[in-house]
Amino acid sequence: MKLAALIFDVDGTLAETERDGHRVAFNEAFKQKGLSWQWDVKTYGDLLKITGGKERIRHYVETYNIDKSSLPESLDTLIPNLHKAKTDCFVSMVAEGKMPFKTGVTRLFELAKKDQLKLAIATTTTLDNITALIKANLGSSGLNLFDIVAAGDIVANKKPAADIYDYVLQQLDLHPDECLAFEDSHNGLLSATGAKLTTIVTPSFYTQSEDFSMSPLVLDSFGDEKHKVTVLKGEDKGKDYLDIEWMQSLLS
Ligand code: XBP
Ligand code: MG
Repeated sequence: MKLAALIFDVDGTLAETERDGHRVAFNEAFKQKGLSWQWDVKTYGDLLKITGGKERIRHYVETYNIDKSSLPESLDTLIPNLHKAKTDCFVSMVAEGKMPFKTGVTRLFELAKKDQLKLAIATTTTLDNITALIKANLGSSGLNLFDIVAAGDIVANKKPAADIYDYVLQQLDLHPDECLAFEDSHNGLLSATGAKLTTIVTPSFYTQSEDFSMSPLVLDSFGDEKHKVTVLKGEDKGKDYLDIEWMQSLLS
């Protein structure tokens, strides 16, 4: 089938946001609420198996021996309050330019648009985070590049469930055979392949050693003029960067 759309994950795929972004923002929110919780780099890596920030906080409270009687408010009130503070903090960090796009992301968007491909976002993270990230990296008109931005609580089940990709395909009115997904994690790959999407993986800081056997192509980045792409799994076409012809070759 002819390639018609590219669907992107956000965290770890468009930018390296987890260790020095989301993690730091969670810790700042805990401090603001007078909590002594601190998610160090290792702990946060373990917690990342729970997708979604609100779900991650709940999992932490329920499985890390936290004394619930010491909480400043009920858990059901505390979680959304903490998460709002965390989102505000993350958005400020992004606006300060602390979360640049990974190598080749902007070039890939440009190539896609030149070829009249549709662009979409399918992510677990909160819409405000994406809006800020795209604005900081592509300017205030950056969001116009995307036909669909699907985020966070818009679907009932977050990744690794396929819901978010199924939703995007439905909105685009396209068949999975006409699209490619881009992910950085095993959970994301499960979600995209669950929606029958061929998925290119670019691993991120926390996902380097995860299982990507379901992906036909794993790259260190999308590559650009300055950084030639390295193929970690799949056919090496000898190209400097991921281009339309290479992506098309992955579709049957
Ligand atoms: C990444 C996530 C998110 C972020 C935090 O998902 O699991 O939960 O860590 O975002 P993806 P929120 O790679 O699919 O973007 O706190 O806004 O939930
Ligand atoms: Mg991701």
